[in-house]
Amino acid sequence: MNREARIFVAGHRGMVGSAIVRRLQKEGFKNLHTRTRQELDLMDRTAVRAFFENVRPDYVVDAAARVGGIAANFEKPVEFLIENLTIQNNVIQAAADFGVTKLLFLGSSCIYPKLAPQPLCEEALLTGPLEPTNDAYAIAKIAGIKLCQAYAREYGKNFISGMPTNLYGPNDNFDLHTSHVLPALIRKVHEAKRAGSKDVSVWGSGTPRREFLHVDDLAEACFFLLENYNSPEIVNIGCGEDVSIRELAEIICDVLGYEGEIVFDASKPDGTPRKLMNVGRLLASGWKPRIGLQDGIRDTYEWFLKTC
Ligand code: GFB
Repeated sequence: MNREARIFVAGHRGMVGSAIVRRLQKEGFKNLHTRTRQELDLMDRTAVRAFFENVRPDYVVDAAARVGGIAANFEKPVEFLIENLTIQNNVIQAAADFGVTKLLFLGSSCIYPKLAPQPLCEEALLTGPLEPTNDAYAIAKIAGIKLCQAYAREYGKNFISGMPTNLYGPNDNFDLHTSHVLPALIRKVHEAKRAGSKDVSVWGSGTPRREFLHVDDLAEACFFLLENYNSPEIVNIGCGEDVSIRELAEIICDVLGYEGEIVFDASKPDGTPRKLMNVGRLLASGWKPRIGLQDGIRDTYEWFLKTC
């Protein structure tokens, strides 16, 4: 990629978009274009088209989405469907109509069927029913993948799709009601330690297994795909290792130095039993993750202490 290329990162204020911007800046790209929601509402088709017509990006990374943890997904299926479908339709269609050379769309591991064989291969897409706690988000993301693939087949566009596993890192959402598990547990353990509580509450049974990738590793994978990957076939992005929610809670207690008890709240949903990516396709092409879970949690906790 030419370092002078015009690159639009949609969603640059979020955890993923901000990590991608940091990565591209580190690589020496100077012609980065970003817009806050106040400057450009990605739900507004006319405004999005005017932006593309005016800026004429060469590359687009679509990291703009309504995201959230298990509770937010379950409580707001309408918003998760409509906002994600609208934003991605606006961005992908404008990219096609205004001559973008390459677009990277970001999906999620929740696009795969709830009971798909583990680790999850790209071929498992649309082979069975989805996990109901996040099927609205998953359906929107599947529609985004299909739109990119349709543009590739019908109009020869180089629109690619990466499927990240559960992500975490700086700029994550630490709101206990809407966040994913890892930032929620950092906040809960931090507050339990500060208050001298004898225990900390973890949702569900603690047995579901999840794979966690630091967002800086994801950003490196995205850059790698932008430079090297030119197929409409989706690519998983993960580290290839998972832990149970109990193990995650124990690691977080350890990193934060909290010695209280972990108690499980069975009134809360477990969600899908396991979500581990098969990352063979990406590893075979040369990328590998660098940040281990303990180090990544330490880094994220430092960011939390400075910011929240
Ligand atoms: O990260 P999470 O909210 O979402 O929850 P998913 C993962 C697991 O952690 C579930 C448990 O079994 C939760 O019950 N958990 C334990 C907690 N304590 C907590 C807590 O305090 N907060 C939260 N949030 N969870 C998401 C999807 O699914 O995965 C999204 O909802 C997205 O659509 C994302 O795809 C990658 O991993 O279950």
